[in-house]
This record gives sequence, C-alpha cells and structure tokens, in this order.
Amino acid sequence: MSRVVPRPIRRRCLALGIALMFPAAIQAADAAGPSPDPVATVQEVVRNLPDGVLPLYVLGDLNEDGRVDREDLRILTGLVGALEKDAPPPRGLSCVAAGDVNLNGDIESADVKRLAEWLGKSNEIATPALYWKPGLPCRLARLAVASKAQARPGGEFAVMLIGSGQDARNTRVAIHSGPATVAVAADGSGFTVATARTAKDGDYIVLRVTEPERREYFYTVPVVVPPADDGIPAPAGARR
Ligand SMILES: [Ca+2]
Ligand SMILES: [Ca+2]
Repeated sequence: MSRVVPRPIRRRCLALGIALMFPAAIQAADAAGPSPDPVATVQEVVRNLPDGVLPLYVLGDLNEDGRVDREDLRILTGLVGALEKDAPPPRGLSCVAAGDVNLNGDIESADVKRLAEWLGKSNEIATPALYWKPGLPCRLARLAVASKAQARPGGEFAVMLIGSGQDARNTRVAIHSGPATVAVAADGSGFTVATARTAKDGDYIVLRVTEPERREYFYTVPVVVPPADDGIPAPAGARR
C-alpha cells in the first residue's frame, strides 16, 4: 500500500541529497589541478545556463548508469525506506530527482510502485524519458543535456550538450514526432529545434536523444501558445 511521505521527510531528502552530492563536486571545481571532476564541471555549467534552460536527467535512473532497471528500483526502495527511518541513503544513489517518477516533487512509496509498474516483468525500460523538474538534487554524472521545458509556435529552442566531451558528433537529437525540425547548432555544441508556425497549443514535440553509447531517450516538449501580450508586464509608463 502506498503512503504519502510527509513534507518533513521530503525536506530531509533534499538536505540529504544536497549534502551527499554537491559539496564534493563544488570543492573539486574550486580545486586547482589538471583533471577537473567532470561532475563538478557540469554543475558549474548548470549554474550558468541561460534563463529558462534546464538540465535534464533520466527519469528513473537513480544511479545514473544510463539505464532504468531493477537496480534503480532497489535503490529507490532503499531511499524511501531510508527517508522514513532517517537512515543513510542506499548504496549507488546518484540522482534523487530521478526517483520522483510520478513527478509530484516528493520521494515516496508511490514512486516505488510506479517504477515497478513501468518495469513490469522486464529488467529494463527500453527508451527512458528525460525530464527536468527542479527541486530535488541530481549529480548529472553521466548524460548531460539541457533544454527548454516548453516550445512556442514559430519559435526555436536549444538542446545543449553540456557534458564533458559531448558534442553534436557523438550525441544526436532527432524529431521522433511532433510539429518541429531539428538542426545542428552553428558551433556544433548542440542542436536547435524549430517549432512549426502551424503548431497548436497542446501539441507535443518528442525528441529522440541518442547518446555516445547509443542509448536512446525521449524528451517531450509541450507546445504552449503565449498570451497575446507575452505575459510580461510592461514597465510603468511604457506603451506597448
Ligand atoms: Ca540506472
Ligand atoms: Ca513522487
């Protein structure tokens, strides 16, 4: 039976995850040396992403090995238990955010149930989803992609490859479905997705991201038509 974990548990989760994951990376980033920690490098890039561009993680991949499998289910089960008992996190935990598979911002037994349902009788999910929800920590230790959460008709958005050694030659982005086209960015550091002018509110663009080891992920971007005034209040005294 699933049980909603109370907010204090979630806060402990946040504190636990952040304490576990980020200090070492930050210290490594600050340390002078010829071989910077790739995780620290990615975290530094993430801190400086343009407005509205979010780092993506593999939903359900708690140990960040690129797969969503029964080992992740073990880690998520252990994490929920650890949070309930205020115990140390399970071995192998790397991305707390990836455990919130029902996307409600909490790590709870309902997530364990959902991930178990996704896996069914198989050992691994064939093409996991990428997701971006902020609020829970993730080291971004492996796949490192950043993009927008929404698309606009006639607009463009970037899919940035922010991992060490990642570029458009070894990581590919293609349109799986939806009203858009994709092209390599001018500097080769990522891709630019152009949404069709005819795209409608409620359409979805599904991108297929193929990483260097040829694993594939889907990233779904909803098309949202902004309000006529773009939703941005004009400065006092200014005319539109
Ligand atoms: Ca995994
Ligand atoms: Ca959840």
